[in-house]
Amino acid sequence: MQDILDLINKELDRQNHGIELIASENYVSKNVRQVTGSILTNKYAEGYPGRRYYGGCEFVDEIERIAIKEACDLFECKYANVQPHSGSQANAAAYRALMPNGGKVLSLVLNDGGHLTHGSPVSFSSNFYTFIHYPLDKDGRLNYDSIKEIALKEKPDVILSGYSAYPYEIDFKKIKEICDEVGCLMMVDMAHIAGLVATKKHMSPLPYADIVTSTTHKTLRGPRGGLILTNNSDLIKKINSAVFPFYQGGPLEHVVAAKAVCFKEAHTPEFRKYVESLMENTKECAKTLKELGALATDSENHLFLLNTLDSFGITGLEAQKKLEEIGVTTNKNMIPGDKLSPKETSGLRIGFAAVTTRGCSKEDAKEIGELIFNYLANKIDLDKAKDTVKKITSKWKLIEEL
Ligand code: DSN
Repeated sequence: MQDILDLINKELDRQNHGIELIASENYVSKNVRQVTGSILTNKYAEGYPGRRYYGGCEFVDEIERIAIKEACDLFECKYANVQPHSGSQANAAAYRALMPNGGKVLSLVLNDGGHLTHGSPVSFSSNFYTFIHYPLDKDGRLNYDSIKEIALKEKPDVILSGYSAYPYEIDFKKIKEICDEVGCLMMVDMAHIAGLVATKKHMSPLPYADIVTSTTHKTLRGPRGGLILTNNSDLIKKINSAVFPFYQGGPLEHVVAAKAVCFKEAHTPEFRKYVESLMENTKECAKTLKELGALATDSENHLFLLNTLDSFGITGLEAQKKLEEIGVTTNKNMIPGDKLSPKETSGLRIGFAAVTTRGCSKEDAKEIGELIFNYLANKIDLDKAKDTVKKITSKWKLIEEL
């Protein structure tokens, strides 16, 4: 046990002293942590509230009902399944509900900002379904005319939108119009932007999509897990049986309970302010890097992409490693039109969800942009860069205080 506790303490230290810029990470509240670590982990509850395969479920039934209600209230929809263990599980169940006999999906490829489960050859998705992809424009933005053109020609069963590395707003209404014209279903994976959707800082996909999937741990700032939403009474039955018993066994009721806490937290004015600040910080850092001469995208959400190859002559992998030396954590990421492999990449994905939770201000975001530029361009040395990281992070809340 002590070896594990020692390692947890080391990880706590890393989190407290570093600048966490991985766009899909966040720091949860004490309440979310407490509930995730609760005795609910002891309970088996296969099935759904009121329809379990085990006795003794009266309290977890109530908890799961609360989680479902809070998810529906937050995202203004009729039905929710709060049991998926992850976003990938949620997507697997959504595909199964939409295409019980297999089918064709039109999505964005991983290299352009899609997710592994959006048709990557190394994921289950492309093994069970046929995927075709729409390209991004040269400026890295969606081109709705080309999505429509490909959809009319290819006649997919489902058009999938919602991405892992796309820095701009998505027009779900336009995508719905294309789906209607083509006569296909619409699925949205809003995992990255769920916190923005919850606070109405991004157009909601719920009025348009047949199924919306998400994770709860990115901008939504909840426990690590998945979520599926719909307004369709027939589809929720298919979703429920796709989650359990088709893909999963017993739900993690300690995580379901923590999801309920997270949905309540996200439904507050404080959380809305957090998301506003998160978006402002992301924009400020991207702007700073651009003003200094780096090739960074703009940001209309919680993340942006930085082309490290053309800005500093180093690959995304090299840039990630170099920043890690000073406690700045990012992840290497393909940039649209990337000629390098996903193991190397030409750039980084940078997001402000985690640091904004700790209290990162707009001024800090500017300083972080300058730090990244100066360190990657070799304008400051290791010691100076480490001092700057220490100066910035010492102003922020500690992880255990959140
Ligand atoms: N791996 C996640 C991300 O970093 O975006 C998506 O699931």
